[in-house]
This record gives sequence, C-alpha cells and structure tokens, in this order.
Amino acid sequence: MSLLLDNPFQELPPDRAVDTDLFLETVSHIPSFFDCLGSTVFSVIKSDINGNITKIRAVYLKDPAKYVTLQAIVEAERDAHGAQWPKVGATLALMWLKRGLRFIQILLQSLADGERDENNPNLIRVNITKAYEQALKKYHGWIVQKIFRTALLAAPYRSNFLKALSRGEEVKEEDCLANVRQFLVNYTVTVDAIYEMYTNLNAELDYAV
Ligand code: CIS
Repeated sequence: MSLLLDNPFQELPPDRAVDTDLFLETVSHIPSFFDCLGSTVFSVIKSDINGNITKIRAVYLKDPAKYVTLQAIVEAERDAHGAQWPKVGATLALMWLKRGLRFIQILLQSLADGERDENNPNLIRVNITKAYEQALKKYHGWIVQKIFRTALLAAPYRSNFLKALSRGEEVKEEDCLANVRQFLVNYTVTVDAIYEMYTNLNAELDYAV
C-alpha cells in the first residue's frame, strides 16, 4: 500500500478553509518518512518540520473550538500580537511548514510528470533541485544552501525513493506514480489554499535564514 494514500489530504470545503485538526493529523505522518531516507542530514529537516507541527498543535490545543481552521489561528495571532506579527507563534511555524509542503508538492509533481535527467535516469537530483529553487532557495542564505547541497548528494536513488513511498514493497513504477498523482490532487489544493491565505492576510515574509 502507498504511504501517501494511507494518509491522504481531505477535499477542502467550498470556502477552502483548512480544518486544523485534520491538517495536523495528516502532516504528522511526514517527519517519520525521513527515517527511511538513510542519511543523518535529513534529521535536520525532520526536526525543523516536527518543530513547526508541534508549535501549531500547541496553539490549537489551547482552544480547539476557537482554532477550528488554520485561518482562525493566524487571524487570532494577528489580533493578539500587533507589530510582532506575523513573525510569531503558529503563524511563523505555518509560514515555514507550507514552504516545506510546497517543496514536497513540486518534487512529487515533477516525478509524476516524468521529468528526469536522461544521463542519470535513476537520480532525482533534477527533481529535488527544481523543488528547492521554486519553494525554498530564496529564503536561505549561503549556509543553509550548503546544507541543501549536502542533502542533495545524500538523496536516494529514484527507485529507492519510489519504493519507500510504497512502504518498501516492490511496486511497478507506473502504479506508484499513479498513487502519487492521486495523492497530489487534494494535497496541492490544500497547499495552494494556505499560500492564498498568507497572501490575503498579508502574512508572508521574505527574510532569509
Ligand atoms: C528526497 C531528498 C530531499 C532533499 C531535500 C533537501 C531540502 C532542503 C534542505 C534545507 C535544509 C533546511 C534546514 C532547516 C532550515 C531552517 O533554518 C529553516 C527556517 O526554519 C524556521 C523554523 O521552521 O526558522 C524560523 C525562524 O526564522 C522558526 O524558527 C521556524 O520554526 S518555528 O516557527 O516552528 O519555531 N527551515 C526551512 O527552510 C524549511 C525546510 C523545509 C525542508 C523541506 C524538505 C522536504 C523534503 C522532503 C523529501 C521527501 C518527500 C517525500 C514526500 C512525501 C513523504 C510523505 C510520507 C508520509 C505521508 C504523509 C502524508 C502527508
């Protein structure tokens, strides 16, 4: 069975509001995936994503009825924090988490679209580099860009990556990519909705770390 389809994102309602509890439950399955990638460099990324999720969950649990959507959290923090906002609390954690989610979206879409380095068809560096350049690079100074280059060298082979997405089972590449495409439908809509919310609320920042 596909790891992705075991933990699918749900279809959004017509107003495209993202349910906080469902969102947190779904993204909580992402960090453990890094353990199958086989290099300690991924533990830095795992811990960053875990930290984001933990921070958003801590705010949500203070008042689940009030924070039923992600937008309710971001708006409540805007009203509570004045000039510090949006570089604060769950608003900041979600700002970074959505960038990691966009990275995953572009990487998976690129694989599903069959983009590959014809000279090295079993490498996924072209797909990873595309995702990095579009989702993260502009938010990274040279030290973090160096971590990226190290992670790129430690990236799994395409065949091993697809196998990990299939829970270690031998699944035909076409079947695995079909699962990826199915997973991407609601996933992409959700990530787009979070980006749109940040734009509409003027909550996006472009500083680099
Ligand atoms: C397959 C190989 C992939 C290679 C990936 C290379 C990626 C790029 C490497 C960049 C290194 C990043 C190291 C961390 C940098 C952080 O400094 C930076 C800024 O952090 C933020 C905090 O998050 O800083 C803020 C202050 O300025 C705050 O401290 C904030 O924390 S807060 O607010 O919570 O306190 N962070 C980043 O730049 C984000 C980096 C995200 C990188 C995401 C990379 C994802 C790679 C995924 C590869 C695997 C894809 C597999 C696809 C799906 C698997 C899912 C399986 C489970 C299914 C679940 C269903 C959903």
